[in-house]
Amino acid sequence: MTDSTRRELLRSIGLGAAATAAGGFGAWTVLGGQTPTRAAAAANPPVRIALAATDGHMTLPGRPPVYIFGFIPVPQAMSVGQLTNTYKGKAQHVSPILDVRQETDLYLTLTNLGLVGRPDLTDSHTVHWHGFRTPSALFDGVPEMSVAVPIERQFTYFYRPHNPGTYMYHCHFEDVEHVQMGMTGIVFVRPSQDGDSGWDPLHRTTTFAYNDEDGSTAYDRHFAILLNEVEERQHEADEQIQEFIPTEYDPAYFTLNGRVYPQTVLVNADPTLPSQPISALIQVNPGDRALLRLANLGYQQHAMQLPGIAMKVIGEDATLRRSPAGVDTSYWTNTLYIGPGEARDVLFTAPPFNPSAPTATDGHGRTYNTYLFKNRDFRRLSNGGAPGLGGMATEVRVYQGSPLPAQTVVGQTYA
Ligand SMILES: [Cu+2]
Repeated sequence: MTDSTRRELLRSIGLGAAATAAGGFGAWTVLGGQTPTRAAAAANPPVRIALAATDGHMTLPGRPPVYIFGFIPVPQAMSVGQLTNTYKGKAQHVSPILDVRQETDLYLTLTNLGLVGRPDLTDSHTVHWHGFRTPSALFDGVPEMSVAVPIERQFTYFYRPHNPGTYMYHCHFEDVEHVQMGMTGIVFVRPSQDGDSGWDPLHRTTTFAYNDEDGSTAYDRHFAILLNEVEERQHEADEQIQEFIPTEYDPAYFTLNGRVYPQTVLVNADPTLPSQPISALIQVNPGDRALLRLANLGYQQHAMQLPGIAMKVIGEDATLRRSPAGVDTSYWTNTLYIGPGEARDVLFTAPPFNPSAPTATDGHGRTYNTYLFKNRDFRRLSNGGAPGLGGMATEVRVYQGSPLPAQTVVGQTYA
């Protein structure tokens, strides 16, 4: 697959949908912290994203296909009728990663296609950016406070993000059910500082997690990974028109970007996982500064570890870890705690390639060391209780000789 074909494919599955639209940035003026500049606002062309809401099935080891609800990226130009004919019943989990830039006007059109498996269920859907500071309830996606989108209708949400960081989005209609059923995704906001070559202390990147004004959040590669649980019995009950009792919530599947290990290390858009197109594989060259944009839309707290590599938490809940007086409150950790609805921005530096440690070689002859990014709880490292490593784990692969080209989209994988 050529690079440009790959980009098209990634774009079509919604990875970096907005990033590709961001172009020539205006001069960035130091105004401090998260204060936006009007110059930056004028320089960013508006971005349009189209999502559809429907149902479908995902693949988990040891089970028949698991019924889900979800958002899928769809073309702007299609009518509701065309969208229904083409996409109804083809939900994905997790939802597309939305990559947007501070001070960019974003129009997000949601079309509700209805459900194939539950035609009796006439639920509406919404898009709610969790933790996002929005001045108007109208675009906040809480149906009791504003509007929801009925079947075969569309609604366009408007956003102008002022605060960089990692957020998450989900449907807010019957949300305990719809969130568990899979209507969850990551949205992140790139800072206005991006594009300015002066801040990186290593002088090799123009990408930052926040408007840090000192280069401390510079990164070479970034990865957006959403943590979820799948309570398979709730999905089964939903498909069979049965009640599920939420106090019996005891999931047996724990996912990163809607995949369990070893699905997590398959590449983006892997053909064996048509409804789970977003990889959780972390591929880096030695010395790369990697930014993990993590969020949890499960219902349980998770503790994540990366044995062998120290993690530095630089942001929490879309806020740079810095006191009002400017004191750096970032911290190093080997265990990262993420509660439901919380987000973390974590930096690590890829260690040198170690030829005396165990190595593996991929189909292109590239050799790498493997580190596991995994849940600390062994019960969450199993697929439905089956023996062997599964669940909430993925690999960080550090390659010999820096063969990986620069990322063009977040979470890019190199087949
Ligand atoms: Cu919904």
